[in-house]
Amino acid sequence: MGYDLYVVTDARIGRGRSHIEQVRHAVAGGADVVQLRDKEMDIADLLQAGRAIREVTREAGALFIVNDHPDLALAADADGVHLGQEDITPAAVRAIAPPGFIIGVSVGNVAEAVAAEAAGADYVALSPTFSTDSKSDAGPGQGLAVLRAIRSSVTVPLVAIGGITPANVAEVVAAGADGIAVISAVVGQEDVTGAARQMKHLIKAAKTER
Ligand code: TZP
Ligand code: MG
Repeated sequence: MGYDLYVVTDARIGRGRSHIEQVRHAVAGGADVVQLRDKEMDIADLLQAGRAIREVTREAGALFIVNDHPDLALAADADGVHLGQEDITPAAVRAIAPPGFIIGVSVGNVAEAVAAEAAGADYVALSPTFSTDSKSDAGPGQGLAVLRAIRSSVTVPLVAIGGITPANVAEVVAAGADGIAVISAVVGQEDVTGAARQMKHLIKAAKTER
């Protein structure tokens, strides 16, 4: 299964819609991967949301990834977990995860990408690819040159996240991204399903051009 359109949920940006509502609309528009991401929600509520998202993504044939919390990912029967540089290590998750469990790692440069792959990451995400207001501590955008350099340095799938919109998605795909991860360009839109459908179409079209 591919990572083409990777939609990250966000309670603040989602215009009052719950995580599960965001997911329903996103998969209806063709999201291939959904990540549950919430830095504030109580863990019990997060688990409840995760279980509901598991049902919806399973029916839609989409992957379900949980941000930050491998325990919650396992409890919700998610397909995987997404880790930052400051989170538990991929090796520590691998030791307790079932076969096939997906471990994604955010990276900010080539060295981190190479290290993440060596540590057992199943995909790496260049974070942030462009500057973004959606993550307060994201730092400056790394840009397409770094994306290209990572693409030629690792073999695992490469996801781009941060500041990606319909206007720049084609150049991100052309630079070698396998997956395009977005918050505001999909769940921040009034018509989440339509926005997902448009992004998916643009990603597919850009891939046929490479
Ligand atoms: N990690 C790196 S950038 C980012 C996250 C979660 C935010 C992406 O949001 P947007 O709105 O697609 O720029
Ligand atoms: Mg994290």
